[in-house]
Amino acid sequence: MHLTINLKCRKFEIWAFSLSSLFLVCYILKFTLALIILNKEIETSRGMLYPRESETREVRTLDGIWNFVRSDETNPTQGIRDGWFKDDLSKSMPTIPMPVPASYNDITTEQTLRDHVGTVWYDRKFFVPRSWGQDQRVWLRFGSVHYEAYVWINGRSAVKHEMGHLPFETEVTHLLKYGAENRITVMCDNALIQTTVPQGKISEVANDEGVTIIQSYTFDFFNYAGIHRSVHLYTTPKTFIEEVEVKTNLSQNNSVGTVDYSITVNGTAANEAENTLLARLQIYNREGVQVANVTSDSKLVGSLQVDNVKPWWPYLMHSDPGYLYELEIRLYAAKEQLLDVYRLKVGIRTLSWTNTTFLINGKPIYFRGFGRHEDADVRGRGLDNALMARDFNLLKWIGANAYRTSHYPYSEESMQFADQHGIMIIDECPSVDTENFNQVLLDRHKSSLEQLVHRDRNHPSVVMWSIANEPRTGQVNADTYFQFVANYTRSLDSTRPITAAIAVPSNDDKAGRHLDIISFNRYNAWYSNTGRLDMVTQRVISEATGWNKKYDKPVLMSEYGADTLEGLHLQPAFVWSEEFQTEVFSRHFKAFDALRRQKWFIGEFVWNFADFKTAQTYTRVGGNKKGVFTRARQPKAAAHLLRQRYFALGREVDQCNVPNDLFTYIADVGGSNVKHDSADL
Ligand code: BDP
Repeated sequence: MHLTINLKCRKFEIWAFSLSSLFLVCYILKFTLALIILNKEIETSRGMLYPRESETREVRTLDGIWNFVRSDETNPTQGIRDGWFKDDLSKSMPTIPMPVPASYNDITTEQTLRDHVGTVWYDRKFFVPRSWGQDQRVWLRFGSVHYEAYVWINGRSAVKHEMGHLPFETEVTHLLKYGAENRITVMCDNALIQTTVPQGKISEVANDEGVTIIQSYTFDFFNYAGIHRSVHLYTTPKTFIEEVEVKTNLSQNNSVGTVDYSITVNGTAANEAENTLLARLQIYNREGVQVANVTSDSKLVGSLQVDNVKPWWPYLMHSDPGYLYELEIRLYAAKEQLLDVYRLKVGIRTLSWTNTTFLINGKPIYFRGFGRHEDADVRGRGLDNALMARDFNLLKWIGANAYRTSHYPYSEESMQFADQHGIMIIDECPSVDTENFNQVLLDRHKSSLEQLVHRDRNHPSVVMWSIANEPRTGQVNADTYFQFVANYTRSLDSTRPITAAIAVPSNDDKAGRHLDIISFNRYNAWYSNTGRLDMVTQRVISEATGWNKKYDKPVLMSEYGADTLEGLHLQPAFVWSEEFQTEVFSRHFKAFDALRRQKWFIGEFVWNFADFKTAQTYTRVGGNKKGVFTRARQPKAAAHLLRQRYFALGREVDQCNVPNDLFTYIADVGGSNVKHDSADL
């Protein structure tokens, strides 16, 4: 069984760490094997349309309070061996209440749970209506469980999935009791090892009581775990729309839009008489008026045309950003028998890029955005609609038009929000700080991108794929590794450019040639030349120029910033103070403006949108404080400066309107340096 093998691997790692000579042998072996990597075929995703109700589908959520047990760290497989999934968890172990969705780490007051390494268990009961048992199918879908999940329904194995931040589903029609009570049990394992995405290390270390298991990782965010996003049960007809893929295009003058679609059907009707199936598709505008319709052929592939189209535009690039149409798909069997109905929001836009520009609907993009995290007090990385709505309000308040989903895929609900609000997304897979490039990792890395592209390919907000953050791209085999990863991603979606956020110096880098757009992270005046505000501007200019010279591709700065303790004021500016963050930003703005004059510099992304939790280290005071907003989502001083810049850029580059409250009234005097209202921009 895969589970046993997997947990054994981890055990093997633990032994390797405790026996130093064996460790050396393993290390040499690992290193040699890591040099040989092959571009293997990997398993691909199926289905996974976001659960939506329709005339033919019902959706229920299993969110709420579940029962929870933490396994003994030294005995992570005990629950499997003792069959905890066979009955209520509470019959095996004392349980505590645990909210779903949420990370479990910060819910209790216990350090042992916050820092727990290994498996935890959840269960709950639920009813399934009697009506669901007739003539339809039932599916169980998880938005994400970090990192690995094993699921049982009524004691029978239902599904297993590895990789946090990505959805998975399975059919449970035959596992459920209809018109009766059911039980769902989930085992979740948060352990990160050298072949997981992202990588981590597990070691056995002596403590005051004996030995303890330690999870370590080099990435700079807390390894929150648990059932992070919603759990849904949904029904489909026996033959149903399993997948929809859309690709959009615009005529030369943006007046006519086309939506190319391809539909995959699952079910016996399709298998037995494929050519009798057909789909009728209609597109509705925001007012609910039908603007296009078509009847497919039996291949369920085709195209719709929208005249006088309203293209999807990013926020501040147009007066009506985030315009979405609704695509309605009706699947019919022979004799007009309606089988299934599914509706999908569609934004019609084009993307194109050269070695100097990146265009949306034919217009050059200049990104002004953030690196972010899904992170909050108490709930950790758990989906929180209130927080999500607040974050989008702040993004719009500050005039940002983009963010990168650093350093993993964000919730599907937030992708839908971004579509609606016209916020562009650089969609990043969970590969962060990759430090050795082995075969298993390559396969999983490709799988993470396959799952990500499959999930997000229909979102107009997604304008770029980020295939990694700060991998060690100076290493010899980074070249082949990233060639495989980039080409694989391109084979999944050729309509969006590919990037990676790189931190090695451009001279050392071996991955950039496989990318379409170069993103680089650098912390001038923070990690390099700490406190030296006079060593920012020229260095940013020359580093960006170096990247462009080396690869002749568009360049953006994907991270810069400074840790800032809100309320700490020091004049003259000193590290950690609000004044310092403001000054660091300002010195970067100067560099960006010089770079903008060179056409190939296409964007600036502050690190980070908000303060966030990290592992415990002496460099972090309560987490990473590089947020422009606090963890409670209130602005620091630099937020006001950034707001003025982002709107000033919007005004200059995209001729947007600026808010009335952008500048605080100072005095009724002229002069080029006194900015007192937005007319001065
Ligand atoms: C960058 C990483 C990011 C960190 C940031 C920092 O990409 O995840 O949080 O440094 O140290 O290198 O603040």
